[in-house]
Amino acid sequence: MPNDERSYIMIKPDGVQRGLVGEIISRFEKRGFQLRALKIINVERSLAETHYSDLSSKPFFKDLVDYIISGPVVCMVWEGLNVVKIGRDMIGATKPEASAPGTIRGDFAIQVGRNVIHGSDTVENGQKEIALWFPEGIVEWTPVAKPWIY
Ligand code: RTP
Repeated sequence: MPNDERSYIMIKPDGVQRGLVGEIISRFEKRGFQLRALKIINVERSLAETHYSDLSSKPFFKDLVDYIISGPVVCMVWEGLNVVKIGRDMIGATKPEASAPGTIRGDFAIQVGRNVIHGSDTVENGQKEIALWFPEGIVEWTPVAKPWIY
């Protein structure tokens, strides 16, 4: 079912420290997406390096990994029709100076190195990231709200 698409969404340490967790969860819920998994963890350096391995040759890679392991993050799986694309649109551009007002980064971030949130960029990467960040698996349940959204 297309409305079973899933994305890995992570509130980065700055978002957690600044008390933006509720705001971010609320935006995804109000849009009509369903929260499928949620946890708060301290990230091992090796996990952060694996998650961002595509960027390992970038000059900012070490700073990026240091940032991700600098405090707890909130790991989430969100589900719904086009959640990967719509989630990225809700998050906004990577660089906050390019993020439109109304997006999460456009409303809450100033600097690319502190841009509050991660969202999967493709459905395939979403599946890989969910497996990477939730190796224990996630609880499956049947949301009753779906007929009111679709
Ligand atoms: P994310 O993976 O965190 O959702 O971010 P993204 O797709 O919007 O951007 P990506 O190019 O994958 O970059 C990953 C994260 O690296 C940091 N970054 N720093 N100093 C810099 O120029 C720079 N460029 C990127 C950001 O935290 C970005 O979200």
